[in-house]
Amino acid sequence: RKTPNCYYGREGQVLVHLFSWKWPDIAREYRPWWERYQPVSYKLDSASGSRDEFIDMVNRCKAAGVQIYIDAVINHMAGIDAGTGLGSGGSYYNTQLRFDGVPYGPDDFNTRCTTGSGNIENYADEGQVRNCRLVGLLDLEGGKNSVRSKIADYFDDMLQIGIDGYRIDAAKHMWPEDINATLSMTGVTEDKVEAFVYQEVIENGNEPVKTSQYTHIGRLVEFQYGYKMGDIFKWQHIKLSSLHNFGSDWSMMPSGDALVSIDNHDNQRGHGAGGNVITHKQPEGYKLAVIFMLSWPYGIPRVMSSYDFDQDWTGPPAQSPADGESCGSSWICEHSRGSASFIAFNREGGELNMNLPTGLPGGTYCDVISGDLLNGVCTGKTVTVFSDSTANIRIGSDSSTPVVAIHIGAKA
Ligand code: AAO
Repeated sequence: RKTPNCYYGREGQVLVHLFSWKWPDIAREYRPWWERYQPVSYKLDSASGSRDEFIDMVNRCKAAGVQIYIDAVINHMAGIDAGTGLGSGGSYYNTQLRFDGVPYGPDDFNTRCTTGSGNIENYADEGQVRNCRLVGLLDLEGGKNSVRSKIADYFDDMLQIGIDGYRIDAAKHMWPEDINATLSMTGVTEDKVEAFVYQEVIENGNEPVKTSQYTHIGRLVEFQYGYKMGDIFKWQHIKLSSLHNFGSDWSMMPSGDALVSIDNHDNQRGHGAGGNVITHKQPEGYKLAVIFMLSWPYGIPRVMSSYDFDQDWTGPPAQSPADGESCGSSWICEHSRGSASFIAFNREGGELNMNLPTGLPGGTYCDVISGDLLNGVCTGKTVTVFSDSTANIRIGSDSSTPVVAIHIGAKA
């Protein structure tokens, strides 16, 4: 009676008095964001809302001309340390390999792993990467028809609801033929077209798993893009002027295979891949990087919208921007269109000489491509923005850097 029955390893810690809190808020407060990458069923009741709310969201987005692509976790189920319990959708699971909500049983999990721990121990071994557990997450046997058909049922359910495609989480840890066979068992979207697919395969030069093994299935996230954007806009190791051939000449996959982003939910907080990326924490450079990505013809761009955090595991704020919180507090909303900068590129082969809307307030701005604003003096070209926020933009076709970039932080 004199011990607070804390979980093993957490003895002696403090209690919190949550006066008048609502149950769902308490539940949400103690959920690390990464819990959603440990599915125990394919039900749609989660911390984000109920199945009905999901369907309503898809319908309303479709009515507004917005398509929805889901993040599909199909390589694995919960972690080996998840014990036993009920998922947020109410289905029973235990890590003796029972997931009743699907249902999956012991025969549906990979038995081909050869490491002592059962986890991936060496990324240089292709078999381990595909057959063993990624950070202890129970690895489904994607070679089996029973598993493929259950994932295909999940996809079909989602297509029926009206989604348009999938990010395949941890695709690197699945055999490409398993992904392909599973997708081939699914239907088509409501509009009678094949679903859009982009796979998460973090290619590392020293490892045997390559993105090129997956290009016949669908697109891939080109992680090099975000790293290079970090080099350019965060560390300034690479000059903007050298970007004239930015694309597959820069050891990236062909544009038609790629989906690109500046950062993502993992590398934003040091999970997954490298600390080189630029995030909302460096807003000036980040905005330029996003503008570059949106205007440069390479891959399909994906912009980020996320929340601030202090600890790596911190979950989202209890309130969303729509019901009380606003962007700029805990929610960052990097996707918001700003009026802080303007960039123009000319790759058409002729001279660009046009009055263009910049979205910026009137004034004289320093072009940060040809120079910089040093002690109030612009060392490069200047651009005059008129009171109606248009500006005459001239970029010669023979210029080695056919780009003009101005922003409110460099007003001459
Ligand atoms: C949590 C706990 C774990 C616990 C586990 C099970 O954190 O301690 O063992 O539960 O109880 C997310 C979180 C995980 C979390 C998991 C489940 O990030 O921390 O685990 O949910 O709740 C690899 C994969 C890649 C994966 C990435 C995180 O290849 O697929 O790790 N990303 C996705 C999601 C992610 C999610 C999962 C997958 C799981 O986006 O949010 O996990 O569903 C190298 C390898 C990469 C490897 C990274 C990290 O990367 O090449 O394949 O990614 O290491 O292990 C340079 C190199 C790059 C290298 C990188 C980092 O950039 O170029 O190759 O450095 O060293």
